[in-house]
Amino acid sequence: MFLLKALTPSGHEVLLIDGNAQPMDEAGIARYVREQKIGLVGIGAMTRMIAKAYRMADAARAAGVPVVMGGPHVTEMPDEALGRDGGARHADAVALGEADETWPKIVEDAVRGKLKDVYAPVDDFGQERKPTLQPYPSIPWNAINLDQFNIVPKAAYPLLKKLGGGWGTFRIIPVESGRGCPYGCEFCTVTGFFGDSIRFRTNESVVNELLLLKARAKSEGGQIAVFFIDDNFAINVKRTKSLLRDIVAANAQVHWVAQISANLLRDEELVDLIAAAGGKWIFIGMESIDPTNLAGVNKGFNKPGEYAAVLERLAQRNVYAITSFIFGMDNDTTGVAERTLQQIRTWPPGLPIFGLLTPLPGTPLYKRLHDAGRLTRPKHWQEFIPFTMAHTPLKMTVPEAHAEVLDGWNRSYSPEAIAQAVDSLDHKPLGYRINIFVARLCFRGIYFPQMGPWAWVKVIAQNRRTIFNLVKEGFPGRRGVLARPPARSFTSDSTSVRIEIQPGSIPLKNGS
Ligand code: B12
Ligand code: SF4
Repeated sequence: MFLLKALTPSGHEVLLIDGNAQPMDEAGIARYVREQKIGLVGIGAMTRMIAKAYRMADAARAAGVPVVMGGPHVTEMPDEALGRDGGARHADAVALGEADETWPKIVEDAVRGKLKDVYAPVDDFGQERKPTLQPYPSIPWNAINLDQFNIVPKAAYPLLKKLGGGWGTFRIIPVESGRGCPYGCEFCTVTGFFGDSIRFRTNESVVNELLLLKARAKSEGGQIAVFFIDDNFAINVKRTKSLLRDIVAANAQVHWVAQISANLLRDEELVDLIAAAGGKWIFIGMESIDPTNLAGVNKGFNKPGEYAAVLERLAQRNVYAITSFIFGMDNDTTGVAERTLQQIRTWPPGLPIFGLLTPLPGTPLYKRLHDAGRLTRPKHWQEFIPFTMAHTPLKMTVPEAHAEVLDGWNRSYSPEAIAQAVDSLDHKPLGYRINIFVARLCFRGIYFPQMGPWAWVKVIAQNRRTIFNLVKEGFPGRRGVLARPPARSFTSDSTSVRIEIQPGSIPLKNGS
């Protein structure tokens, strides 16, 4: 939405609401569009939140404001959004695919009161056209209101602002450096949506964006981390290395997280550059430790035999991994969680996450399961239930698959497992252990909702032994340190301050 705001023709004011950061109900959005005198509502949503997006769209339209919808779900299901499939109409217009070039036209048509039903990214001959990303608009990070994304509670702002490095605000900002992934994993929307043509911004444009973000963080006494949202940040290793070198040369390092497939992390020099350029966490879609499962979803390029070496290579440079697994694959049997955890326990500690194989519309997986008559809830998004299968697995039952996911989360995020992960890093600086501890507490919330201060008080109480040990080590001979800012920095990356997090201030809202 930051990008579409930057691409909006001049003369229009654009207000942004992220439903994860600033939840609103139907009455709230209707009131908002009236009070703010909104002329056009644009809504983007993934499949899992599309039912809510439709409800918001209905409320805005009932308030008399036209709605245009975009994003991966409506691109695959435009008739659903437009009410052409027998259901209710939710959107006045749908933007298919990448809307960089169609959005300005949509805004102009809306001004003239002449919105079309469908906007497709095509050239004059009707051929699909993908934006090149060169040039790429400059996103005015110095001017955008980012209040809704601050994860530091307002009450703590004055105190934390004064801490070393400044922690008055902390935001994780999405930045793209390129688009597309040609790998075509069966369950993934990306290859179909962005196409297998990979496109990159110039290094200069990415570096300038980082510099702008870094300057903003400094000017307001806060912190900014970046999420490189590219689907496979190192899909062209040569180009990624060149970007990382330019980030280092321009002193544009901020802490960042990126998604990279395991096969590309064989390259030692790449991993060196990731660490030098500010990379802290790498999200790796490991999916399964079973090669048969991987081959079955067209992800045979993942080699479970090399997972340990990849994670070791990252950990040696103090870069850690968010390791993502999918249960309910065709070759999974009961006990898959325990078998996976046995492997995970032999790796450097990271942040394991577990999900269920989900047939998203438009993916080859959806078609295969549909054709085989295995979809139990073909329109699962109309009644979204987290961590719930929408098809029958082959070698276990649906409840067994659910139990495996629960087991994975339970055993990875119990106080004992968290303590074990922190203890296994006792050869690392204290800051890293605090970092992994806080990250584990946050990631726990993806499966176990921990909304509100009391939920956090409970989590903190359950993990008091680990907290006590970390505090004791950081402040030998002192008491009550949780209530005070640390007197010194544990490491050069200022992670020490994270122990100051207050109940309710943890980033992952709505369990995301
Ligand atoms: C960043 C990201 C996240 C972040 C979101 C943080 C944030 N606030 O940005 C996090 C990590 C939280 C996340 C989580 C999940 N994600 Co995610 N995520 C992405 C990712 C990598 C980038 C999104 C992005 O910004 N893309 C770049 C922009 C330019 O593309 P875009 O968003 O599609 O927007 C363009 C068009 O779609 C269109 N458009 C989009 N919205 C709108 C609105 C209007 C009005 C218009 C006109 C046009 C328009 O125009 C834009 C410019 O061209 C995408 C993959 C991808 N590359 O897109 C997956 C992706 C969106 N995620 C996906 C999934 C499945 C998830 C999870 C469900 C994973 C899981 N199993 O838990 C969770 C759900 C979280 C939740 N809260 O419910 C899928 C969605 C598939 C689908 N059909 O819904 C994707 C496509 C990845 C995939 N492998 O398939 N995700
Ligand atoms: S490697 Fe990742 S982004 Fe690329 S197709 Fe596979 S799951 Fe999707």
